[in-house]
Amino acid sequence: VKELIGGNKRAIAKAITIMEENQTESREILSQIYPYTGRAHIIGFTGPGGSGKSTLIEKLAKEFRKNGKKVGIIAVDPSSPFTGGAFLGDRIRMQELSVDEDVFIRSMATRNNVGGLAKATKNAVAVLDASGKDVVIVETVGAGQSEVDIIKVAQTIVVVFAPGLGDEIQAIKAGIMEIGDIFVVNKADRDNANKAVIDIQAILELNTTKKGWTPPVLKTSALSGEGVAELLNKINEHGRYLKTEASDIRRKKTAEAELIEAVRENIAQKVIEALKETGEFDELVNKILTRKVDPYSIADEILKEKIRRIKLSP
Ligand SMILES: Nc1nc2c(ncn2[C@@H]2O[C@H](COP(=O)(O)OP(=O)(O)OP(=O)(O)O)[C@@H](O)[C@H]2O)c(=O)[nH]1
Ligand SMILES: [Mg+2]
Repeated sequence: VKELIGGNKRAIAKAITIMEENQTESREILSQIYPYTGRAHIIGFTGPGGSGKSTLIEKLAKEFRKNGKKVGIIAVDPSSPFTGGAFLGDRIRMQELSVDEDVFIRSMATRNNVGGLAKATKNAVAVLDASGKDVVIVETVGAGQSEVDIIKVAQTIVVVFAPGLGDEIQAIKAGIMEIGDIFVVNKADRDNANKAVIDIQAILELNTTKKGWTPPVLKTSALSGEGVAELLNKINEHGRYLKTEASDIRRKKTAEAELIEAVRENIAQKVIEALKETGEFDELVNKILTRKVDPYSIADEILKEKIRRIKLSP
């Protein structure tokens, strides 16, 4: 933990592996690093497969480095069918970045994850945050296509499209338009980029729920680096916005949700373990199997009768 907080790459890598493989140890690490978290700006990149997220992230990371910022990058689920093996290419492109002491790049895949990909990702972000990274960038494929709900992980969400209306229509269905703080039409070197910008703006105008921050629509060409500096400026602007009073409510809501999730998980787990130990769990399952009692009534029964016997504190 000490080395991790000092930014040591090997310590960071090891901690993230633990987050994927060992729940007990990861809790221990998380509680120790918690005081060092909450400093990094967590940026989520999402959007249709192949829109250029990885290429854009690479260029953006280099831009952040020019400004002296330390960068962490997590690519979630690179083995998904949507990435179609692009990750090998990503790795080659990312190589230049990865030799930099102050850049840490990691991919997270569904395999070997004891607590689920979403949790492992959130914890990996916490590790990078605690390691002193100024920005942590998380790449996922479009809403609903990844196990990881980017809105639960990132503070600023960048939605990346490429020209071509097909993608846009799909994305509206997937609810991607509601979660974006910044929209990007990448591959602006292609001719129908302006049309895509207009289409996105038209959709955003219908969406009046966002108050206090109007999501901008930018054009980039990740290959040439065009528009990347502007994207960085917008990301920083949104970061500053998040520190204003208006976003206090949002931060409180996040803290609330985190507590609710932790309580739910912790207590439910203890109760279930205790019931399994006495064999009662199986009995209850059988009651459901034989359709004698429904699961909610059983949960009530546990609360009313059984919970008193269960020792909740260690
Ligand atoms: N013409 C053009 N091609 C680009 C641009 N940005 C990326 N590409 C190309 O588009 C392809 C996909 O880029 P990636 O960065 O892998 O896209 P991605 O969104 O990360 O893809 P997934 O991770 O598979 O969802 C690659 O062949 C890139 O070289 C751009 O600005 N212009
Ligand atoms: Mg990618």
